[in-house]
Amino acid sequence: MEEIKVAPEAPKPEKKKTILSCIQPSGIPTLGNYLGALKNWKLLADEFDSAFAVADLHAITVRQDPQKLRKQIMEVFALLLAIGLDPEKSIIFIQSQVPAHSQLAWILNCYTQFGEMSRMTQFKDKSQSHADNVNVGLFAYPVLMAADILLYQADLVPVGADQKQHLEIARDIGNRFNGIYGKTFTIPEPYIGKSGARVMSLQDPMKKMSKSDPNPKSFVSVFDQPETIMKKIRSAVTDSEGGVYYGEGKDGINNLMGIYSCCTGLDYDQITADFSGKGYGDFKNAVGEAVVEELRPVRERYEMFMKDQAYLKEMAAKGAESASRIANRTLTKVMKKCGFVLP
Ligand code: ATP
Ligand code: LTN
Repeated sequence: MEEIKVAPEAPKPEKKKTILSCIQPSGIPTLGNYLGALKNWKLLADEFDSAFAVADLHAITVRQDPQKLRKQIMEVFALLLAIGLDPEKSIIFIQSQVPAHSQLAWILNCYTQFGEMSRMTQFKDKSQSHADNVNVGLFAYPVLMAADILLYQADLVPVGADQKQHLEIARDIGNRFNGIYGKTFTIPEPYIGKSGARVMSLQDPMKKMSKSDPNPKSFVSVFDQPETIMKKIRSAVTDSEGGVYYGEGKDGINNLMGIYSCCTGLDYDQITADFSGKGYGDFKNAVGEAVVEELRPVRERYEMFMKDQAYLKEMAAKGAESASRIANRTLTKVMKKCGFVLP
């Protein structure tokens, strides 16, 4: 009898890992957002399957002016293209254009305990800074963030250090659901870059730099003109000791050293050696110039994209369509497991 030959199975190409991250359109993004998150997104997007979103549903946990919000959503979307993310390679979208985020968030709310949400430091901070509007959305913010992540079965979530606690909750919620219904979600790992993970306010180096800080001197915005950047860095709060080195009680200088290191790739020892015998004035000028050069290409590309709103809208629609395809697959799985009757 003739022997039947079976062709050896071709080795399966290894599946690339998936990354997902989002940024809120709650103001003009800062140097902190850029060094802590966006810059890493671009590096990781070249290596992984990736999705990035403008988290506009998260932004309304704090009262927003509708006209301003509309503008900021498109500005942040343009920024994602300006940092070099390529809509042909990454899924770039606006969160509210993919209804599955709200749908899964509701379901996950029912698998999240009141007690665990009450421990979130961001909730505690924001309910103090927005004491007149401590709404349920602000409380449930991390559940929506968990939905964002779990919908895409993300392996890795690149964020700044301030989001670590939210990432842990997303893992807890995912694990809990998997524990009840069997493997449904990939459990994500945080990806927190070594440098730039926590850029501090220029006016109060004990506080993180934040785009919603009422004092514009406390942050450099990614769209600031070079003169403005130089002025803000020159007026950064430092100590009176005078030496450029990383040390205890030198929070202002430590912060500037972190920023300078991120922009130039120099490590702290090299920076200290380069500035030995020089004062804070020289160092601040160097930091300012490095930041200007770091942000220049981003600002120039941003200005170009903002001139073509029709293109931005088209790219957002395309992104939402691709995102929906993946998100709906997960949502359907979840709904079946919970016992909903699907149409
Ligand atoms: P808001 O001030 O409105 O709360 P935000 O600027 O803190 O906003 P998001 O837009 O929600 O933050 O964050 C986008 C990304 O930027 C997140 O990954 C966050 O961790 C990171 N990020 C925010 N601030 C900093 C900072 N000061 N240093 C490093 N990373 C940061
Ligand atoms: N809460 C986040 C923004 C955000 C996010 C996400 C980050 C919303 N959804 C999903 C990573 C993954 C913040 O950075 N403040």
